[in-house]
Amino acid sequence: MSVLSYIGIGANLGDASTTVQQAIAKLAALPATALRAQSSLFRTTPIDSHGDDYINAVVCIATALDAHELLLALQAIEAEHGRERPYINAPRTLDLDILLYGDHRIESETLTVPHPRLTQRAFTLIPLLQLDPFISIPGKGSAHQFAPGVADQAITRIGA
Ligand code: PH2
Ligand code: MG
Ligand code: MG
Repeated sequence: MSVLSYIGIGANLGDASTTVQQAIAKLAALPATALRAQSSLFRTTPIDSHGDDYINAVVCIATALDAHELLLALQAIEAEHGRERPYINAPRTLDLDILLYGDHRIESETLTVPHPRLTQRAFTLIPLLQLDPFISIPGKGSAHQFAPGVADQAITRIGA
């Protein structure tokens, strides 16, 4: 049984666009996982963070990994890209977050799904809505109702 999961991708250290594209290829190559869709890449102003603009994207995967297996797989990809965590929200070479995992609601020591800040941040909400304008967020309802609330956050689509 596979589940549709939406993964948020962000980077603002090094060649962020290339890193995001490489990360998408690595997500597509995960075991028991298929890439279903990828958003455009977006250039976004750091929110509660600093440094260069971020490159952000969201992908949809179908995966038979359970949510915690998926989390470990994402952390392994982050580590391959030299991810360091000197302090909270530090600039990063690569951040991979599980935004949604089917209609599951998960609260464990290591994982909260849906991602708690998904609807407050243009850099996750806008690419997610590009993939599915009608998507609904477990416990919160239609994602599109939150779009006006992020309208003041700078986000620019890059390329297609
Ligand atoms: N990620 C954060 C904090 N702030 N800002 C932007 N623009 N993009 C991000 O991916 C991002 C952020 C924590 O994960
Ligand atoms: Mg994050
Ligand atoms: Mg993260």
